[in-house]
Amino acid sequence: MPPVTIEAEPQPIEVGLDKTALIIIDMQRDFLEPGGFGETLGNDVSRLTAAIESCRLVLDAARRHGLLVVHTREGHRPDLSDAPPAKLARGHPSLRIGAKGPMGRILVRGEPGHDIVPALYPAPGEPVIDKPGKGAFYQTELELILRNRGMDNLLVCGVTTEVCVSTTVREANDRGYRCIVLADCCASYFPQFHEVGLAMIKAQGGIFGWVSGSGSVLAALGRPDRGCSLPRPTLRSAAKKMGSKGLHSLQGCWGRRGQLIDRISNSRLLLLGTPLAGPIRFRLGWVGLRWQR
Ligand code: C5J
Repeated sequence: MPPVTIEAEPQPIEVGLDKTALIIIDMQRDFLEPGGFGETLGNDVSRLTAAIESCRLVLDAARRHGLLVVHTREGHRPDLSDAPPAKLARGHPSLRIGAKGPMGRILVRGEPGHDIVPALYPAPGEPVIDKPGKGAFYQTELELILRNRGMDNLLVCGVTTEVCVSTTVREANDRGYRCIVLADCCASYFPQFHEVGLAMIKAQGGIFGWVSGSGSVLAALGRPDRGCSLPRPTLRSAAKKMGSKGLHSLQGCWGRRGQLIDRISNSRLLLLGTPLAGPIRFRLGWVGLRWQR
């Protein structure tokens, strides 16, 4: 596969796709879903759920292009023997690791809340790294998997930006990986921490890595070869056939001239050009589609 250039800060980065993995950090129900542990702590989980759709677009594209996709989950053995006492002792006793939470025992493997949100659920064969710490390399087999597959570059998504994403990026950077953190695919309960976390990564010429976004990655990956044409007139009828998600299920499709359907807003498609030129508005029915699944 020829290398691609991804728009990023502090500067664009060229990567070989066969040496690039997508790593999705801790997109777990307890952190993201209303009624989960994160919300019980008083957090506004909508700040995190906002990242799911961008992550899904990148995940779909990564799968279509055959990238290695790795998922991580933060959590512990049911007997908590892998959880340091200092971590277990933190927080109100009813909200500590191992206590009964709204979606099962908090941060315990095998509990419903520990699992990954349905929209980003791992496909068969995609490695899922169960990590006892914040960083995805600490006491896990992640490095072994990446080295054995010859990876040099990591596209990094997930939550939370300043905790598990940042810790993993720092660990990866020290191990020699080039990390490209996708800003809109990461999130924090605290918007200021998200911004500062990203700023710290790209500061000083990219001291820990690069910061980019889903649109830049999708534009760099370009239009995959596969796809089947939808009949025209296309959009509204095609969307109806695609079920209850309607037009939103067209996100991530490609327009007839190679434009990526990025977002749906007020019944209009917002398309990303290639190369990325900012959203362009098209009226419904003006584009013929290729559906990529
Ligand atoms: C993660 C956390 N995944 N914030 N955990 O960032 O405790």
